[in-house]
Amino acid sequence: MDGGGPERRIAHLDMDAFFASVELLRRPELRGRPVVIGGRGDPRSRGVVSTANYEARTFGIHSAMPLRQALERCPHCVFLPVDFDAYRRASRQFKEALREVTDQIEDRGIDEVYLDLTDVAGIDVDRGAAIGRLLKTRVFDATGGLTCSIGIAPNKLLAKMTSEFDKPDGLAILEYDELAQRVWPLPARKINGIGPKADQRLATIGIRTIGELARAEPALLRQHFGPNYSLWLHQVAHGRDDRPIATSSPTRSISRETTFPSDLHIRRDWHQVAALLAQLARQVADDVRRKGYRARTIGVKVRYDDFKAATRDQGLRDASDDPVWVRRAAFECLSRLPTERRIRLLGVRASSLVPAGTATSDGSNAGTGTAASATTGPAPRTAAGTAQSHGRRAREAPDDDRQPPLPLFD
Ligand code: TTP
Ligand code: MG
Ligand code: MG
Repeated sequence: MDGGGPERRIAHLDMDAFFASVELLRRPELRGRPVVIGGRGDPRSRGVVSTANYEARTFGIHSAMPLRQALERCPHCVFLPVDFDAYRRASRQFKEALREVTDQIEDRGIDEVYLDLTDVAGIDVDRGAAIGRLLKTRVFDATGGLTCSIGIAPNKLLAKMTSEFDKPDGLAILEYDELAQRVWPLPARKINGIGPKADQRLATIGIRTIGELARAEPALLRQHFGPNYSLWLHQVAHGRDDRPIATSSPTRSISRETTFPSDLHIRRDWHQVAALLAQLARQVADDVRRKGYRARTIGVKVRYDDFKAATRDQGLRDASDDPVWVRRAAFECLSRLPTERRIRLLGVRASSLVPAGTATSDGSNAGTGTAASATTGPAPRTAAGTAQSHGRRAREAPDDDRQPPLPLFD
């Protein structure tokens, strides 16, 4: 029995080829054609595939693949830009529709949720298939035609795996007594929580499937993975998971980032970088406000041309959704980042979120950066620090071009 308690009925619902499916709703003429969503929709530009519809996947195209590679694999694919606002609308629509069936919903991101169906009337009919079909119909109707895949199982761990059994447009149901037959043959990495590293280490001791993991000697696992992780591995291989549905899973952070068409230098291309940073900061502030939060911490992330990333954080005196404060903090963060190398990506993140309306003036974050930024950053804030440590290059750039005195747009 799951965690020793009464058996539950947990569903995991995940939308099919989500971004692509939303696009196809408003472009029905593209149905049947391979469609790739990513970046600004130009496959010759940089940026990666966000998703591809199932037709495009037959060419080996998948999320996170560079757009250029996708173009090589499928020159006749249709490439479309990412339109987050449209996907967020669709996300809200399907989640609201589900709320008419139960309020026991855990939000797991833009296109997926867990639902606790244990107390929903009719869950015993057809092992839950009747309710599963109802959920699928609700989602389809509320979104004007989007399909999803649902897995129903005794817990979240198994429901997540089960929702993939029959994807796309699927409905699969798993009981405990089917574990050996349907779950144990799967590769270990299918377990949410076994990443590539753990998977590799399991392989070195001859464990490739969940079944092999379930049969492994606890002592052997302990020896390789330590007491906590090995215990967890043993439990999940036996399908045990008693985590409840977290109905109000708090948003941890809100961010926006952009990859440039060609690399930029923070100082030499200052006007471009500053304009982009200001835009990202404004978007993040908008997102924070729209989602009903305020942020206590603003961070900036860059990825350099050698693909190494760096971040700097800045606390706000009071939690805020004010675009001016967000932008000021973002520029402060940027000024603390090394500027030797060119950058290929710039991002702004709001974190330590509190719901709007919460009392905020406790002063705990007053105006200081994090330890990381204080210890690893170059001389903070002023151009002088950078100029002294990189004299020659600094002299090449006119003084007022070097550092962000203040945001460009007020
Ligand atoms: P997924 O649910 O992982 O994928 P999907 O809905 O496109 O396809 P599937 O039918 O296999 O569920 O992700 C949901 C959306 O999140 C996806 O449509 C686009 C976005 N996304 C990215 O932007 N980058 C990524 O690397 C991944 C995995 C997803
Ligand atoms: Mg999906
Ligand atoms: Mg998903």
